[in-house]
Amino acid sequence: MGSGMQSVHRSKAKPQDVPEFRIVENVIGPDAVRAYKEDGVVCLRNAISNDWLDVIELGIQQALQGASTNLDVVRKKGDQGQFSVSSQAWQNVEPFERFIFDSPVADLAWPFLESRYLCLYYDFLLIKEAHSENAATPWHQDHAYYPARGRKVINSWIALDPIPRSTALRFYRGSHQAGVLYRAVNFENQDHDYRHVRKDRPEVPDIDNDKGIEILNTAMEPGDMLIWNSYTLHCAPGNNLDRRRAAFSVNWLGDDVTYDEMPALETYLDAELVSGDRLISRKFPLVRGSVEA
Ligand SMILES: O=C(O)CCC(=O)C(=O)O
Repeated sequence: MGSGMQSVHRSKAKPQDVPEFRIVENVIGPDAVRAYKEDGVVCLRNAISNDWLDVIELGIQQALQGASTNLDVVRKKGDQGQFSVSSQAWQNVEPFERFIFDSPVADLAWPFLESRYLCLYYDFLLIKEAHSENAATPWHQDHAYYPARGRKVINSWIALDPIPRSTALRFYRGSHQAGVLYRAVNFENQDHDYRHVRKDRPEVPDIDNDKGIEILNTAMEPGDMLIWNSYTLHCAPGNNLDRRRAAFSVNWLGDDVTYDEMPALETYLDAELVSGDRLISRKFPLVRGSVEA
């Protein structure tokens, strides 16, 4: 990501709460899955224990010290704090790998996919340091960037710091349901096309100025985890706090997802796959379940 100025995301509609569920003994109930299907996002309170958060922090130290080969650190124009993102780091950052494969995160995510199996797509680290107000994330769908077909793709996004509503993610309620894939947005500068833009797709609508749209958001504590569908439109403001606002997310694939070759970031590409292949490979490994019916 580069240093283009971002607009501040303030929809005219007052946000409602993301449906929330308190996690006890790593059990996901049918209510949580129902709410995810309806709204496209849920918040699982107390999902990840402090011990596992410590493992993620260890991974962050290693990633920032050079272990992540795909790390981008920028300071947006006018900001005091830096904005860092890293993806697909688990192959080089052992604590991230340990968290993904050994913690309860996979078991918490799997029920939402209603899939025979769960496959790892990629991990994503996002750190907005204190006063990185311009490090806003524009409205987008994660799936718009993926060379992938299918609807069973989710993001499990773990808060590593307290996140008040003022810096929290915002979701366009139910926007996953129509199955429309919008044009990928250029995070560095919204006035310019994304480098792999697909003009055959419609532009993301003007959500902030549409009073009819219901926006969901919620404050989060460390260890709370959002689950959202890859078609759900979402955005986030920059960080106006005097402290870090960080998250670690793991993105997962289910049994309806196939590879769909198109220009995309290296994170999502795999030379071992061709269009139509089931999206499983050494890069995108099976984590739970079985491919056999
Ligand atoms: O927290 C943010 O700023 C945005 C995160 C996001 O949009 C994502 O991980 O897809």
